[in-house]
Amino acid sequence: MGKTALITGITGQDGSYLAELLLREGYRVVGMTRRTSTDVHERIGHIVDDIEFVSGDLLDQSSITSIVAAVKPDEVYNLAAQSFVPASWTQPVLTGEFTALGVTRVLEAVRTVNPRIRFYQASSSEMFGKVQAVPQNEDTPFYPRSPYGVAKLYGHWITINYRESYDLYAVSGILFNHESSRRGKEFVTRKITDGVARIKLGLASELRLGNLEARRDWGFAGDYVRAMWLMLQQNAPDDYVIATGTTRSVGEFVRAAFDHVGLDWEKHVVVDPRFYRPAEVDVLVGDAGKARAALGWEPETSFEQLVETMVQADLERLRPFAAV
Ligand code: NAP
Ligand code: F7E
Repeated sequence: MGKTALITGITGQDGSYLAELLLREGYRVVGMTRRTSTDVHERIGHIVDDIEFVSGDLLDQSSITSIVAAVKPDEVYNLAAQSFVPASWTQPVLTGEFTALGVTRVLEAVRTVNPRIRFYQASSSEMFGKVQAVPQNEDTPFYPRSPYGVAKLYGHWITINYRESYDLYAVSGILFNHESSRRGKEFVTRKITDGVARIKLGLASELRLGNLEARRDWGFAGDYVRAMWLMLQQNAPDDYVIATGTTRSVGEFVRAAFDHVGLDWEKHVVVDPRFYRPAEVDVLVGDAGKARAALGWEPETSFEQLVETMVQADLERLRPFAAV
């Protein structure tokens, strides 16, 4: 009998890649989705017939507990969250409800239904915020710089607390930014590759961005979900940083994306103060040495491959809309 996995946030970027991986590994995959009036299966349309769906919400304890009891998962991957950092300043309380307390609700369901269920929490490099060491590893002190980062830090510590209080196999993956052609278009990498494709195809002339100096450690989402799965296959639960170990500025991403289509970025990019944040995370770069040693995990996709794949995917998606 294969194992059963329950994924919250299955309609998101990471949920789609994780579901693909678990199906390949022979799992029964169950996805928790919240009720919407429109179809949110855009990223998982190709595997929708292989997944079972259950309706629940991070805000609603009884739905989560009922789902865990009915599905009987071996593993729960808690990927659902309000994940867009700027929205956490405009909706700080909701971000806390989803991204912080939501974790406790899922942990409570695991603890009360079956404490032998293995639990993964999607923690974030945003917890390092105003970084206290370079590069950041599992021992680096946290200093979050947004309501999102603060909420994730709560989720991180409540996961550790449930592990220590109730002896749960509960782990926290501290993942640095990871991207793909399935990334939401509000995040900077996809906003850039979508913008570059539109400009190349004559559908737009400019791309408005905020802080081009911010630096991030960008990897490929498909590589990162493998680390999530590996974290739940070990003898003992532990927390891991997952990162590439290299950092690039937003400006460097912009240049690489425009270069790929043979355009001069300086002719098209407009810096717009509307996209600056009240408090910025200036530079992130992770040290995934522990994951390399204990999990045998390595990123397989380079920065250049990531940029090219994302630009190429947006060009292909938008080409039918281009004037002939
Ligand atoms: P994403 O694309 O924004 O997906 C978020 C998912 O959460 C969606 O499926 C969304 O459902 C679901 N969701 C939001 N609120 C919910 C609620 N109240 N109840 C149930 N489901 C809800 O995010 P992602 O990039 O895949 O990231 C996955 C997780 O990793 C998130 O927790 C994120 O904060 C964290 N993380 C991401 C990164 C990264 O670089 N991508 C790095 C570190 C950590 P709808 O489709 O209905 O909106
Ligand atoms: O911003 C700068 C912006 O929104 C990256 C989430 O997945 O990763 C993500 O959070 C940088 C910031 O991602 C624009 O100021 C400039 O410095 O793509 P982002 P993020 O905030 O790093 C972490 C690990 C998560 O956990 C989160 O869930 O890019 N930037 N100009 C811009 N950012 C956006 N969005 N839009 C701009 O126009």
